[in-house]
Amino acid sequence: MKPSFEYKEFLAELRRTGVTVLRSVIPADVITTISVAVDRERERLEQTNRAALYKINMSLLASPGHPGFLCPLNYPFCHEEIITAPRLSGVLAAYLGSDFYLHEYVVNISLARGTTAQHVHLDQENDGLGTVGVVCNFPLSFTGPHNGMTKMWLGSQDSPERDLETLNNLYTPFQPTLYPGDVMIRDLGLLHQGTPNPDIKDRNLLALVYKPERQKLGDEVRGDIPQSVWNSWNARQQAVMRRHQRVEANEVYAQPYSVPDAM
Ligand SMILES: O=C(O)CCC(=O)C(=O)O
Repeated sequence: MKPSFEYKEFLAELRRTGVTVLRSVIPADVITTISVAVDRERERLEQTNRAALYKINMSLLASPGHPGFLCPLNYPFCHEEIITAPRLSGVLAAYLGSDFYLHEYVVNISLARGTTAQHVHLDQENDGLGTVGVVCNFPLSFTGPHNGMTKMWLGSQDSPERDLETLNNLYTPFQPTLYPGDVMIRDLGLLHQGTPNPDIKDRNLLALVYKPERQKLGDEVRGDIPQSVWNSWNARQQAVMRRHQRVEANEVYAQPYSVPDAM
């Protein structure tokens, strides 16, 4: 897909700084429905697998205030308004190639009255051939510095630097304000950090990781799609979600998100 003029501005920003924000991409009712489903799935995990939900990886992220889980690949999570949102898909196709695919679909929680930040980290290093992917963050409520929105350092893609003072000198720190319906696209190589959430409410951020076709990480794609749900999708949505396994079961549920012990 040839990028239109509108995409080019966002594309240029994403390439230069490692992050860009598209405003009002997802209808409010879709976000509300997903938000209710996130709360329901979290409650289910708290009842069935609480230890895994709140297990903290101390070597990598080291923040008890930032749990997360894999969302089930059904409705409303995989609503077509999210997976095939036209403006978002346009930027993703231009950045990753039109045959990009969904790799991971999680919710990142920043717990209310949080006091801990994540280590500064990147999600995956780029490999010399270009980007290895992006994460698309969809806030489920208004978010910004007041409730622990993620902090990033603009232009810090693949930097080995981790010292906060040096990072603040070398790169511009960025902690955006996002509204439900907005989406932030961040290169996986950009340095970032989950920050404490001083608010009285938890902050939920969907994180959908998309990868270019050349990054075939088949074994690492987790989560099943009920065949009946798959059958209801249009060809574009099926193409984007092609790497996940399809199963006969009609119901699928959230799973604990376990990150590797060292990186
Ligand atoms: O929850 C956040 O603000 C950031 C989470 C994140 O980016 C991560 O866990 O890698």
